[in-house]
Amino acid sequence: MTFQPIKFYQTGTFTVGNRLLDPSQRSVQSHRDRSNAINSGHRACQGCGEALGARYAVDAAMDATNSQLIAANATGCLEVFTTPYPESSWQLPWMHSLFGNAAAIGTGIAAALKAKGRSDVRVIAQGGDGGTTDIGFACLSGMFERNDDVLYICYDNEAYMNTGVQRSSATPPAARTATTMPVGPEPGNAFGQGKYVPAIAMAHNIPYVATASVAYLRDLEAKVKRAMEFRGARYIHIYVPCPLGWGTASHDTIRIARLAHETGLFPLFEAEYGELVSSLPIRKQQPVEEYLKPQRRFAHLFGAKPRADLIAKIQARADANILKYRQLQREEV
Ligand SMILES: Cc1ncc(C[n+]2csc(CCOP(=O)(O)OP(=O)(O)O)c2C)c(N)n1
Ligand code: SF4
Repeated sequence: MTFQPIKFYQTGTFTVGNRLLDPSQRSVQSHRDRSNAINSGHRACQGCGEALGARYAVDAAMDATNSQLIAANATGCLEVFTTPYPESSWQLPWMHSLFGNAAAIGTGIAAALKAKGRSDVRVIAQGGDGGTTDIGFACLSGMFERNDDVLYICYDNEAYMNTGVQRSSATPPAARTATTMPVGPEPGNAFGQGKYVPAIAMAHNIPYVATASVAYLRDLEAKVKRAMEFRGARYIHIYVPCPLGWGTASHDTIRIARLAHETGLFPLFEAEYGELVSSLPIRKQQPVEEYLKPQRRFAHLFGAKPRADLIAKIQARADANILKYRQLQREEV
């Protein structure tokens, strides 16, 4: 009988359980005593990337802080599916904020803890891409600029999902949303608009910035733990597919997230004090069509008259990301 050799990624940095690894190297989720920061019974859609990303991120932050953690949460899907009054899925002190002021609430909690001399208790603030890149942006930039001792986590599903899939400034070009219709010469969301908050966070020279993805949960956990080693303002931007808003199969969440990285459309990296310090390399670069085709929000690019011109523009964006964020080589300097 022949046996298949164990491939490196079954025990390497890309996997979650890692029961083949030494216990000291295993992931947070492989521990029996993990915190389960977001309990089962919440109301997220099947296959929700945001629920998965938040659970891993907050569990990792709990692990890193010996469960001495307080969270502020912007309104959005994550809040609504976890806290329908009078219920809550959260297993940590958790504070509701407005749509736009989660960063300011985090700052306030950190200031109160400082006044009380409680340096052992740490703070995270979190929100969707709308709450982060649009309405919450001023509070977030202020938090960065003052270097407040808060880790801000953005769960990026590339639109305002909670209110019915409206465009945000993180919605990618050509994507159909309820407010960017798939009609006209340039259907879907416009090219050349929007903003990339990880780069803007780096421009504030804060101690730590990272991008992460639910396709690489072990990498995500490691980045949250690394973030908690710093004091001051930190930012993690997590890619979280939304089956409802993107028109993808609920079982495809991880595949889509992996393709976002492997095409170069969502680069994965870390930066410290404004400088890139590591990148997660793409194993085999995929053409952007592989990523776009399974998503109904891009279906108009593949209709009776396929839009090769727009697909080429998206490919150019992916190629530029790969170069800029050094996605074809492992980089640790
Ligand atoms: C000032 C204000 N405007 C609008 C709303 C309604 N609202 C609540 S959540 C939300 C969208 C949230 O989108 P996002 O931050 O991207 O999070 P997601 O639901 O996609 O996770 C909106 C528009 C609000 N609560 N407050
Ligand atoms: S709409 Fe999207 S982000 Fe919201 S719960 Fe459903 S899958 Fe998750």
